[in-house]
Amino acid sequence: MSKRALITGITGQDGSYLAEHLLEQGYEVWGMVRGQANPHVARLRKHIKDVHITTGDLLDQGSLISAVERVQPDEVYNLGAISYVPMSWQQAELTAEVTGMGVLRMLEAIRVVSGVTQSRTPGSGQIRFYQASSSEMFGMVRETPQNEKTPFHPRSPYGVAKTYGHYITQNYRESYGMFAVSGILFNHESPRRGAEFVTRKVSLGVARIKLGLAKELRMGNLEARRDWGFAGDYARAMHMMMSQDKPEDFVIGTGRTQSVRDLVELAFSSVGLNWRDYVVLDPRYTRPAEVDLLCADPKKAREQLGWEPRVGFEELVTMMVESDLRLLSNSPRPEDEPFSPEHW
Ligand code: NDP
Ligand code: GDR
Repeated sequence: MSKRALITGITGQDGSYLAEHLLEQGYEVWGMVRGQANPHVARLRKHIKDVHITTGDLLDQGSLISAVERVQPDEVYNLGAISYVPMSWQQAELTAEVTGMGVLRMLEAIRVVSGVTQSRTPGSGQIRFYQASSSEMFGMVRETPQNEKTPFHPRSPYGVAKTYGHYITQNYRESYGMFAVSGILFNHESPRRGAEFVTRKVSLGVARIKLGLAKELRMGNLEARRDWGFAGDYARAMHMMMSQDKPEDFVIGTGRTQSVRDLVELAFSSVGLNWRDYVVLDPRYTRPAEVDLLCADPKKAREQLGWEPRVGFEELVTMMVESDLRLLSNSPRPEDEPFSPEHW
């Protein structure tokens, strides 16, 4: 019998890559979506036909219990969140509810449906749980690179909410012996990335300028450094963590760091343009508190999971710019689509 997975956040970037990966592994895949007519479902279904859909919202405890009861999953991947860091200052309470408390609600749904009590046996309980933790929890770092033991100092309401989600996952593992793990994932990108995030904003901006559809690209802090990888590689890592004998947390990243300036330079030069001729600094895109430097130490994942990233930074940026050049050649206003199904 094939294993059954329930994914929250299936309509997002990672949900689509994870669904594809699990289907390849022979899983029956269910996606939980919110809303009575979520337009993102049609976009997902257009490209991934074999996903089953159930409804539920991370704000609504009862809906999560119903979703888990209905699907009877072997594994739950909690990818649903308000994930755009600047929005977390605009909607701090909602971010805490969805990105933070939503984790507790899903853990409770699993606990209630599977009848888990305080067994305290690590790894017991029938339904395995994956939490999408984030390098944003490290925030203001005092040591680099960052590994599973690096202290957290989140710098945004998003980072604070993720830190709650991380600790409550750990607590349910310790309190109830649930197989509950967190992947502390560093930034990962793809042609399916939402247009609000910096890599996709740049790849779309470069493509637009190259095609004569725009004259400039307005940007925030060019000095921030991130460890950027390819989302498809990170979906594989999520599944590897869930396939271990013991529930443990892992840092996932490439171990390399680049600045936003490096990103911009590479993206423009990939189409034969000089970024200095087009990039305009705009304070509207700077943040109340910034995360200056992130760089993963993925040693544990490499040694214990055998995980390695397959796509490097240059290949990733080139892939995204080329994809957006094709996309814009067909449809000049892709902002209507947060990420673009045409290129799945
Ligand atoms: P996206 O922003 O692309 O997707 C977010 C998903 O969350 C969407 O499917 C959205 O669905 C869903 N969602 C939003 N609110 C709710 C809610 N109230 N109830 C249920 N679902 C909801 O994120 P990514 O795919 O990039 O990231 C996946 C997860 O991994 C997120 O939790 C993110 O914080 C985390 N993460 C991401 C990293 C990255 O670099 N991409 C790095 C580290 C962690 P809808 O269609 O309804 O809007
Ligand atoms: P991040 O990703 O905040 O790291 O969170 P984002 O791509 O938004 O920003 C990365 C860095 O780029 C700087 N930057 C800009 N960012 C955006 N979006 N737009 C700009 O114009 C711009 N100019 C400079 C930012 O200041 C920042 O330093 C992502 C999300 O996917 C989270 O959900 C996830 O947890 C983390 O990655 C790991």
